[in-house]
Formats: sequence, structure tokens, C-alpha cells
Amino acid sequence: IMDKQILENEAKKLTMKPKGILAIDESVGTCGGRFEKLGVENTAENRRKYREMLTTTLGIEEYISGMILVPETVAQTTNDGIPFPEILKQKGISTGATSNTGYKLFNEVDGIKQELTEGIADLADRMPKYVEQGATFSKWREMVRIGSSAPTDEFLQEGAKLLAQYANICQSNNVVPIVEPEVMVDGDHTIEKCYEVMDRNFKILFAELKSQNVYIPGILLKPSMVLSGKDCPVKATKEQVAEMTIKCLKENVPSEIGGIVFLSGGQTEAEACENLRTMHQMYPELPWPLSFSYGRAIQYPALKAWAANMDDVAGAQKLLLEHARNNANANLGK
Ligand code: 5MM
Repeated sequence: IMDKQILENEAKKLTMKPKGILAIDESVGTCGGRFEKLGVENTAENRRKYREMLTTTLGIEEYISGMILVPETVAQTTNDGIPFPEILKQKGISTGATSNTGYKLFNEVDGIKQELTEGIADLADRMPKYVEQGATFSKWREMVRIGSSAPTDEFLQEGAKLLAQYANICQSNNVVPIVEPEVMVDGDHTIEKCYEVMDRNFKILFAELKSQNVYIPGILLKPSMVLSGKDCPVKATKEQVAEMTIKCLKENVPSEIGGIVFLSGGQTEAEACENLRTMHQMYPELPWPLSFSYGRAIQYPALKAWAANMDDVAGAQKLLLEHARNNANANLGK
């Protein structure tokens, strides 16, 4: 049975200033892609070692309130045999277990693949196990690609249904759902086009969450920022990004939501951090807690260093700590 207080308290804890969330839940395939580029073999043991480096970073709990893990990592242990959720718990960091398992083609419009997130069918069976292993929050990522006719409303509606079903399964297990509708940066679209897509998707998403009775103060929204496409000839400034992102969120996100935590979505470490900082500087008063749930923008420098020399764990951890700290400072507008 859902306990609203447990959900609200966990959402508050996860967004307690200046902290944010660290997403280290690359699926086996995504992790493999990143490893291979840096010459690391994509084995379960290497993924375990990498996540041990990340989770055992001294002092990381000053900046990070929760870490999102794939179920593989949730079940793994440190070299000394301590389960990762236990390592995190000792530092007061919450464990999140990713719920989504993959993607499957919905349709293709004008050369753009619209893919729906998989994993809903057996999620109600999997969730109690994640809780037993120590998870207190979870994540489901929806992938929205922009093209000349994509995304279609029909596709967004299906994606929203899945996000709401997932959120309900989480909440009935007293697990805080992170609802992640990622609008991809790929393409040459303008920032105005990105705004239009995000605005449309939020309207569909929040209507669906409402109609499926998801408890809004007990969820976190993990959106992308409103950005110009990667290949757009005119790149939006940080002030434009901040203004349009906050406008889009203010117009669509209920003020009672547990919080908003951005993904970095392929922005450089500096961009992701600067954009967040600019938002806090330009808008010191916001209706909801606003923070980060970055993957690449916090991890990448540490991954590169670790891949280059796996024996220098401390060197890689120093870089992780530095990037986590930069983003926690951004949350303070510093
Ligand atoms: C860490 O990456 C997460 C899992 O992605 P795949 O399922 O594609 O392997 C991803 O959902 C991530 O949590 C978000 O995209 C945020 O990470 P970034 O790197 O965009 O900040």
C-alpha cells in the first residue's frame, strides 16, 4: 500500500540542496560502447570494478543524494563482498534501480525511429526484489526523437501511458519513481522546435499521470533542457536555454511535484553545469526543487582517467568528486 509520507520524504531527501543525483545506470550495451572507445573490455567484472570506483569515492555524499544503478549493479558487490546498495547506505546515499529494460520500435516517420521503452510487463514482479536489495527510488526513461514529423502525438501518448504505469508500480511499493522523458538533442532543429516538442510532451504526460492517479508530490521529473539540436547552425546561449527551459517547466509542471532533476543528454560537462547554474542565478525563486541527475556530465572525465589507468582509482575518483561538486555549486547559483 502506498505511503505518501515515505514517498514525499524520499523525494525531499533526493533533492535536498545542494545535492543532486548521479546516474550510473548505463545498460550493458551503452556501457560497452563507452568502454570500447576507451579500450576497456565490456565484461561484468569490468563494469563492477568501474562502479566500485564510482560508489566508493570519499566525500561524494556531500554532493550526491542518490545513485541510479542498473539491476546488475544493485546485485553486485565491492571487491570485499559488500553489496553496492550497502556501500551507498553507509554514506547516506539512496539507491535507485532502473526499471526499464530496453527499447522496441513503435513506428518510423520520415526516417525517424520512434521507439517505446520496454520492461513494463514483469515490472510488478521485479520491483519488490529491488526494494529487498535496498532500492528506494527508480527510473524509467522515455526516448523522444525530433524530426520533421516526429514525435507524433500518438507515440507520445503511448510513452506517457508506460511512464504512468511504471510510476504507479513504484509508488505501490513505496519507491519514488523518476519519470524521465528525454527529448534527444540529435538533429538540426532549432531551440524553438525543441520547446514545442517538450511542451507538447509535458501536456500529454501530466494529463496521463493525472488520469492514472499517480501521486505527484511523490515523483521526480527528469527532463532534458530546452536546447538547440546538436547540428543546428545557431546554438542557443545559456541565457536562452535557461529562460526557455524554466518557461516550459513553469507552464507544465505542477508546483506540488517532488522535484525536477535534469539529465545532461550529451552536453559537455561545462555546458550542463553552466546551464544549471544560469537557471539558478536567473530564477532564485522556483516553485519546485531544481537539481541534476547527470550521467555523462559527471562521470565522463573519471571514466576516461580510469580507463587509461585502472590502478589509479584515487585519481579517477578525484575527477568524479570535482564534477559532482561543480554541479552542487551550480545548484547554489555559485
Ligand atoms: C546513464 O545512462 C542512462 C541509461 O541509458 P541507457 O539505457 O541508454 O544505457 C540514462 O538514462 C541516463 O540516466 C540519462 O540519459 C541521463 O544521463 P546523461 O548522460 O544524459 O546525463
